[in-house]
Amino acid sequence: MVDHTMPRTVVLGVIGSDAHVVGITILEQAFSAAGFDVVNLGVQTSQEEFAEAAVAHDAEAVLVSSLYGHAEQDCQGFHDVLDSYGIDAITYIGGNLAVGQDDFEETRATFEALGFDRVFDSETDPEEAIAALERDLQVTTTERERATITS
Ligand code: B12
Repeated sequence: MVDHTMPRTVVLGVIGSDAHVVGITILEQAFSAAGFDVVNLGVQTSQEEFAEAAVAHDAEAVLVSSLYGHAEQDCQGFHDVLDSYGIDAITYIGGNLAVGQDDFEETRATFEALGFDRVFDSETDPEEAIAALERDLQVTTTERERATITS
């Protein structure tokens, strides 16, 4: 297993015309405290801006947030855009992903079909997403300790 010496880089942003900023601010702080190098693109981020940042920063994960109920429309073709930039990163999406969010399993299936590796609802504790990403990226214990000491 590769033991990375540099912090893992994640790109984070709110997709589409969505202006809800509080959630990603909390996620940025939580991922930074866990030792990740976080590139926060902020609100109203286009699919191309996610892709350009992922390439520029050699990101290992792209974390998409959406609160305002238009996530499904905003994410159509997102993974095609990432593919067109040659990006092979883990992708997560979270927030209020559907209007009402009555049946989250249905919402999860919708976003998995759109290509996301993991789908989180608005009740998700950031620690849960961090633990999932550490598993998905196979972050070692040594690496985690080193990253949190230096961050
Ligand atoms: C504050 C707020 C606003 C503010 C935003 C201010 C700002 N600049 O941030 C204002 C007043 C501008 C606003 C506007 C709108 N809002 Co508003 N807003 C809220 C409110 C009350 C709180 C959001 C918030 O800050 N929560 C606190 C943070 C900490 O929680 P969070 O955002 O959910 O983020 C956490 C999790 O979701 C999760 N998470 C989020 N993203 C991701 C991503 C990943 C990868 C992971 C793992 C986890 C994760 O982790 C975060 C941290 O714990 C919510 C209702 C609510 N109680 O959630 C409605 C809400 C999100 N808004 C809503 C709506 C509809 C709108 C408007 C469309 C209203 C309108 N008709 O104009 C506009 C959209 C404007 C726009 N272009 O975005 C709806 C969305 C409905 C839906 N999705 O079905 C909500 C749910 C209210 C409701 N119950 O109807 N809003």
